[in-house]
Amino acid sequence: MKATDVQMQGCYINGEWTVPDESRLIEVKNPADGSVLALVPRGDQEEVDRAVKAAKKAFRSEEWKSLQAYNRGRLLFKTADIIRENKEELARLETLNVGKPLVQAETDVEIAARYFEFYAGVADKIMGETIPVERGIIDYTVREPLGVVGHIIPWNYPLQIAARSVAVSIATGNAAVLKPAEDTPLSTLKLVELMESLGLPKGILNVVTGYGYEAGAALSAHPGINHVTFTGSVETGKRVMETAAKNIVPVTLELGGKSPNVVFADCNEELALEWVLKSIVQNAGQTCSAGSRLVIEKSIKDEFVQKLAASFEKLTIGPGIDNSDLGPVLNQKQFERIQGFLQLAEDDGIRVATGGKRQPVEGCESGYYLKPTIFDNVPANHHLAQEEIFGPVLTVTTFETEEEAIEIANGTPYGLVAGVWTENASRAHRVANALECGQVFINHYGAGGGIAQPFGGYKHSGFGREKGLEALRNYTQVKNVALKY
Ligand code: TXE
Repeated sequence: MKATDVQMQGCYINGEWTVPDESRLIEVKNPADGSVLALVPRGDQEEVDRAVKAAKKAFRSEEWKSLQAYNRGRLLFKTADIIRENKEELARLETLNVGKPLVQAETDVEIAARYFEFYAGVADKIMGETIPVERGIIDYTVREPLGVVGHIIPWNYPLQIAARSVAVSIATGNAAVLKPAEDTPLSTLKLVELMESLGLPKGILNVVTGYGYEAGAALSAHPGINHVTFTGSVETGKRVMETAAKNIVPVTLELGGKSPNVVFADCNEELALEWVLKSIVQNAGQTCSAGSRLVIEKSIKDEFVQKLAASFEKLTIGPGIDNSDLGPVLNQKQFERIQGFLQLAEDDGIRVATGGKRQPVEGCESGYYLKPTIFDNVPANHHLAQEEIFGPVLTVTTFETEEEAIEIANGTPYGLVAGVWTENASRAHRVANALECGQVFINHYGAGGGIAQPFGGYKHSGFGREKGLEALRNYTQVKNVALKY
């Protein structure tokens, strides 16, 4: 596929592609070199209103209500097949639009297909309970869909997150309106285009492209929405929650993180080195669950950081499409934000073990490339060790006792993920138990692949869970029925 194949695209509302108004378009760029990949509509309240109304109508339609759950499942199985058949094109599109290495985009495509398979199998197994109340009464519960779910999607894993949103929405019998991030709508639009041939009832799936403060705000404020699923920053998450509260609409918030890798002296050093690196350089550190803090036992720190820095220096940096180890960060805003942190480190005299600068890449002067960076001996309460940087930047903080390790690991406002590295099984479980976060990986970062495992945060990392069976709770509501005989 050539980038030019995706030049101008409409929104997808009520089973039709809108004709873009040429005076209201957003340029979608390639972060590798700043070139324009496509133009998409700058949707606003008007498009959102049409999409939500179409979704509501479709949700209430006899056509949707009478579609058997196993047939919804079949649609999802077919979607997984179509995604795999178009794997190459989807991966290329994701790499061109997000900047990530092609091999990582290929993994994203496979994960997207697996979300569809997972929820395809679940569609006809969403069950209620019978409750023993009194003799002469039959009491049971039914798990019903909510109605119209609004999905506000971020730019770091657009395809994966769109896929899990659409898959679980359809499996549970809801209708969906997606608002992709303004920088990265292309794979979401492609996914919907691929799904068009499946014969979903019109209006069950809609996409409105646009800016967060226009289309996103309009979606979270729309009175016709029954749930908002948001992945993004804490600040915007608060805004979405406030807006949705006005209509008593529940939200699921998957916000950022400052996830620690807690490395004890008795770890398998080789494994720990491998995954500490991967967990912060994947997608150039633009991952909500990135292992952005190394919290390490003092006795092994110097040698560990030396080896880690040497591995960082071997990484290739360049366009994702060339399968460099590290692609660019997304845009000027992210680039400047990260550089602000690099400057702060310099001002405060923090030791740079490696990196700390931008990386010029020949032929890509307008791309946003940074050297992967390690800041050594960062005090636990320093801004660098407290705030989400969202770039390939790792801080190193040491501890001397297990208690201190836990205190440092828990000592940020976030609580998304943590890695624990030790060969002592009792310690591993003791520490996992004490960590204030939604997911703990022991001796591997990302073990299990994520699709079937519940994912979400403690504290400012949000609430509600995506992925796995646990996500069904966000997308269904329970009705109790009692019959006296
Ligand atoms: O996020 P926003 P931004 C973090 C990361 C990053 C920072 C800023 O630290 O550096 O956030 O990124 C939509 N009403 N994460 O500014 O604004 C927006 O269009 C409704 C972590 O890009 O949160 C996009 O679709 N929606 C994160 C989505 O919200 C609004 C992933 C996310 O954008 C809106 C991304 C509004 N008023 C950033 N304003 C993660 N958890 O993985 C914006 N949006």
